[in-house]
Amino acid sequence: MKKKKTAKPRIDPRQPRKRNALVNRKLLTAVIAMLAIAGSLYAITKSRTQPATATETVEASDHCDSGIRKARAAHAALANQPGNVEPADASASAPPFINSSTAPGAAPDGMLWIPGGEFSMGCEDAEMRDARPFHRVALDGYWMDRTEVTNEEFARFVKATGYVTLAERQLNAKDFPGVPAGNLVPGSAVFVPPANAVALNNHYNWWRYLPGANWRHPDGPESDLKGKEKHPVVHIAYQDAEAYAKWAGKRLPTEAEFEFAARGGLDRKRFVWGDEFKAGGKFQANTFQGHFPEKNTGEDGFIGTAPVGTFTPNGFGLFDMAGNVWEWTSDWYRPDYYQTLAATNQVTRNPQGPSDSFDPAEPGAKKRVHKGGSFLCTDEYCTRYMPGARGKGEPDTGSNNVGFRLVRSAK
Ligand SMILES: [Ca+2]
Repeated sequence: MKKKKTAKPRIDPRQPRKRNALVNRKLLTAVIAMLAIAGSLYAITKSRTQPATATETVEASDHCDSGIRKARAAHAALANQPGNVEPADASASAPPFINSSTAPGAAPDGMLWIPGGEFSMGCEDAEMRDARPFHRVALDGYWMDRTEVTNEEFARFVKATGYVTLAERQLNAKDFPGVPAGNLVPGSAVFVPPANAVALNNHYNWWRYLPGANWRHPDGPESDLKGKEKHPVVHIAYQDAEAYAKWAGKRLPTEAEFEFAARGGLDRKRFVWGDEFKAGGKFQANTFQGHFPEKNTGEDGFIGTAPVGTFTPNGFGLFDMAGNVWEWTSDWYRPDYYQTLAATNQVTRNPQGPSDSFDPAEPGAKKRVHKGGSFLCTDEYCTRYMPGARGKGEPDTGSNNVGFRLVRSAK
């Protein structure tokens, strides 16, 4: 865990200074994981040295789309000018191809056969530079969980193995030199809405490191899983997901496998269900309505996570491939990866992600790609629940809107 400086403590200021330092460092790490939802790394960097003010506006950057309307307009403009694409995108205009191969045997419990094929991956949104350009990818078929891994499923894993998640473990003193052992309190990042509207360029306004928050206590130590048995498990670090996968005989999907599956056979659509946000006048995913971050109206029925499978499945029959919780993929994150693939002018077969991770906004922090967005994605702030969009997070960091689902290779 990299040491980072932060300008303003967000935890109880009555606590000793060093404790604040610890919590802030952990919080910052957690907040970094939220960048995909919360937006601009530039903004977060800026927020370390400049206290936010109500007059500050959201910084547009490659880390967050500023809104569906703008993205929709860009998409419409492209549709009207089919030749207006970057040269490297030329082959991306081909329609997707879905393999006709049948499933290699009976479906494992809770999984669907994704036949693989060829598709155009990424997006063309000007403000999602790390997800540009469209590039051609071919995939072999694979099995995929129909839903995100639920609390009751994760509980079965824990009962069988005795596994303890990262958020439940005592923090290692060597990662926090100078901090008294008694202050090394396990916990995780929880979205805590402020009482009033706040500047959107300071994630500390709504992300808090809560001691005692973990998968068993998703909203903090006083919360529990009663009634949330079928909600997606959260506060899952990458290695937690890997441990579950090993136990289940599965693996995390690559970013390409997630996106191919999320698109459900559709061609470069804005959403996993098509181009219209509220298709048929009905919410298609668990996202955020109201005014971000202080007022969540829950118009789609859910303020936080929703039971998996609540919303209409996509073209492949998969649930919650957009919204509800972010999902880990096995790819390392680099913002230039798509450009590298597109520059080959070839179809990339079964991409596994770059061999290393680099985020220019957080040099030294290695990150894995998140996909799918969460219940905090909003038209007003960040719309990275769209299938071509990307999120990212440090592997040791979970939060109450990051979970996972798994795949299994055909052989
Ligand atoms: Ca919602």
